[in-house]
Amino acid sequence: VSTTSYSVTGLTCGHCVTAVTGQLNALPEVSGVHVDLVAGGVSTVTVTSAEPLTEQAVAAALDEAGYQLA
Ligand SMILES: [Cu+2]
Repeated sequence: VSTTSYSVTGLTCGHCVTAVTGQLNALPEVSGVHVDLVAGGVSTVTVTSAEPLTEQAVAAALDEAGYQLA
């Protein structure tokens, strides 16, 4: 199991948290997602996964939801 934190921009509210959480949880390796929301700033997204994720996979999932790695 691997846990990694990412800095993510563009989140402003609970809906953003739900969108990011949903997209990341859709990745088959992911077993848990925790978002520390900093509305309008740099939020911290902590992802627990069975295998380490590539930054590309994380960036792609965030992009699907409309957010970006800081
Ligand atoms: Cu929002």
